[in-house]
Amino acid sequence: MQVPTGPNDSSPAAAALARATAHLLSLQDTEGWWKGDLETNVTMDAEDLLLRQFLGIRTEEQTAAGAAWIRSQQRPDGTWATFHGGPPELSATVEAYVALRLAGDTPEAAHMRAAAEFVRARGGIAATRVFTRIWLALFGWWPWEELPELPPELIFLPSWAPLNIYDFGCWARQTIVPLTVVSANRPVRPAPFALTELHTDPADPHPARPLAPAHTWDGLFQRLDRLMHVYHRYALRPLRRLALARAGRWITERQEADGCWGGIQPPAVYSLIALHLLGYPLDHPVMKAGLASFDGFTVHTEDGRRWMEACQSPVWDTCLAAIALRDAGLPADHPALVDAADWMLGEEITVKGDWSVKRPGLAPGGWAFEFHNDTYPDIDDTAEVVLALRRIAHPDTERLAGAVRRGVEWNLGMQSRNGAWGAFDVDNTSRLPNKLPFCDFGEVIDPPSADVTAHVVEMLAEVGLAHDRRTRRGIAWLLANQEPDGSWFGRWGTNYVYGTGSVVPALIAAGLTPSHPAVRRAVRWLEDRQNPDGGWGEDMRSYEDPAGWAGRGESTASQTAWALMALLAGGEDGEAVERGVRWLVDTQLPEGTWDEPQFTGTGFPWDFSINYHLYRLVFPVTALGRYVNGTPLGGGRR
Ligand code: R01
Repeated sequence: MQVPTGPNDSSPAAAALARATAHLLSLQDTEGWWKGDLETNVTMDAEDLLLRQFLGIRTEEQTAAGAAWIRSQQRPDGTWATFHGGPPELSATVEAYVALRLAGDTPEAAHMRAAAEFVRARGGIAATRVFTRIWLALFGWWPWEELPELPPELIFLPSWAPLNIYDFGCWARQTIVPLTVVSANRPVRPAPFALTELHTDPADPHPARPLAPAHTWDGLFQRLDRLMHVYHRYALRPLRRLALARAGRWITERQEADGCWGGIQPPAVYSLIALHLLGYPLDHPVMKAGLASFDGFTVHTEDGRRWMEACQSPVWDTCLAAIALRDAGLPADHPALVDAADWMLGEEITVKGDWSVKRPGLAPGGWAFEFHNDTYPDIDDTAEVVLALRRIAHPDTERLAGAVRRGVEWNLGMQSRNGAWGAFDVDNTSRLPNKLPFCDFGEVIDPPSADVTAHVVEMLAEVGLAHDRRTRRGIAWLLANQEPDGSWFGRWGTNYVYGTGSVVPALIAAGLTPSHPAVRRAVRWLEDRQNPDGGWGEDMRSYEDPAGWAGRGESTASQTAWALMALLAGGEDGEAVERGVRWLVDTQLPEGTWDEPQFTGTGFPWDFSINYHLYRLVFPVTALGRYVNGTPLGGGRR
């Protein structure tokens, strides 16, 4: 199989690669890491103001800056979306509207009238997600009685019982435990204004919802929820006290070194509310550290607006940047790469976390996504960090080899029963959590996915385990889970282009030939979905409507790069590759990066989308590097 061009320093692609590489190098922190902003949506900014209002610490300055950001994200029709170019989203619009009212915008203002009109047309507050109505209940804008019950006694369920907290994905688990405390307390702070304008029928603000038939899952869980509402009134006081104390301990034990919880926003905000309700004063060290951690998640714009990151991605960005720079041809001992390796080695997880509930005998190892997330290392980051470290010549070879070995062992130990890998836990596949009326938003379980499994398979092949029985089981799972059209579903990136861009290089690294039928079908699918402009793009709508949107959307830099990575690994060197490379070359900005307002990252398919601001740069560097240097599986493989 012919590699595309071979080293060629004078081609336009090589020039684009050089500019992009220089730009990426310029973004490295002096400590060795990279971190692009992690952009999500205005619910983060609205909830920041609501949290501060609830705790009584909201300042004029924060409010003005947060409100300015929220206003700047409103669209001409008065609504807010949860991703660039997305459809109007009811819950986000309600939360943004309430935050702006806190900031003093009046219901009569034109932008507020337009928003409220949309909300009423779509069913009003009653039709919003549970999380939104919990925020409103905190101020008496929605009755607690009309929310699904979350009893704190949940924490007593042993890990073999259905619906115990370890049946939930770690992000949901960390959100639910504090919310059981909130739900048991049903706190109401005085509302600073009424919200009648957000009800479709103010005379009937919370219309009764008809029950589903009793023999359906929905019907069963709705009836269980009614029972729980009765239990709320008659709960055994000593048992409840014990449950609340246990939940409080569970929460404080999981506070990270920097004060946050799990490195993500929802557990942090609800944990602060819960602990406050359990009697922690605002000047308690736990509360002070928790509140201070939000400063690290705050982005200030030059014109005085502020917005909140849902999460931070330094480990992920750093391993991807290191891989990209090796693909670009930087030597293994380049100081920037040694600094990056040094920093990643310092981030290795050395303690057990929630994952050890299902794997008590497994030794710690691996990496998390964020700066401080010791309880929740993830399999995806561990695979990519190992791939990055293996490509770097760090002077302390033994230290590096030890960290790699522990990472590999940890990932092998985290393989699920079906042979594939989830993100944070083993066999986190119970369907029951999804049935709870409480769980009407996002994903609440962490089943194995093609993208994570591909990254692990690629890593295992790289460390010489391509023929290991465990790797073969991963490969078998990938082959069995290819979509009928030849693509793979992308759980943590959008969407089939991400899945396919992850799986094809992994299969080739593991020894499949480019002529393998699965690889051929994937290549054909990508070539079929190439845009007329030569790039690839895929809209978030592909999660809702795969028939209409799989592999379709405006071309973006990161998605074009993912498609190229798959085509190069699949041995392609023809017109499709040339046109894709040309798209990247032609759309590059003078400073070496690309514009990418489109969201190409996924927190939860459809419900929670992410724009990783470094994706537009690291993936094109990898794709162009592999193309220009003729290293279709990546530079620096040992
Ligand atoms: C959230 C929420 O805000 C959120 C934030 C971040 C993630 C999880 C895992 C990874 C790591 C990255 C981001 N990798 C597996 C992926 C790599 C690309 C998830 C969720 C919102 C609502 C709730 C996240 Br409820 C809980 C969390």
